Amino acid sequence: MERTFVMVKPDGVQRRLAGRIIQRFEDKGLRIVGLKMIRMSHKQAEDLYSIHKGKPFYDTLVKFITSSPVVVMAIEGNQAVSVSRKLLGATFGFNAEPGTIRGDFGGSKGLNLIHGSDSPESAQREIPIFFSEGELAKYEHADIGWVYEEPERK
Ligand code: DAT
Ligand code: MG
Repeated sequence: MERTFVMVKPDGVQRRLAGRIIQRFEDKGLRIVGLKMIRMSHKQAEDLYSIHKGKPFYDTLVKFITSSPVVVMAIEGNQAVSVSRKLLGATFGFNAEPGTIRGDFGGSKGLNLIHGSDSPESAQREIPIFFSEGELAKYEHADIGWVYEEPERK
């Protein structure tokens, strides 16, 4: 199963939306294999957002993401990366479709509630910034056969 990294950002936690946001991933049939609340270190923020270093919004982004706790998650499922990105919606809340997390809960550029890896390669880079392999649970939900067809469970 493909893995992705998802994080409820400080605005999502502060606005008491973490539970409702996590629910979207459960509702979709995805498998949460890692979940914790942390206060992100400056080093973790620089690692996570290394591709944005030098952009005009970079300093604001690092300051925001380290300003208050976040909920980090490792999630597995059939095409988990692209499925999760669709649940997130477009980057800026004012562009994001209703029905998506960003579209339903926000209207901002930076205060966009949630992060999700943009490719399987990004997920493989991002998950170890926050989780050791031993912290990730190995299990299948009892109803997995009613969520995915056999070839999709690999
Ligand atoms: P995404 O989070 O959809 O993958 P991204 O990787 O391009 O988007 O940017 C990372 C975060 O940086 C994004 O969630 C919000 C912020 N951001 C991106 N572009 C921005 C901009 N032009 N102005 C302000 N913040 C921006
Ligand atoms: Mg991104």
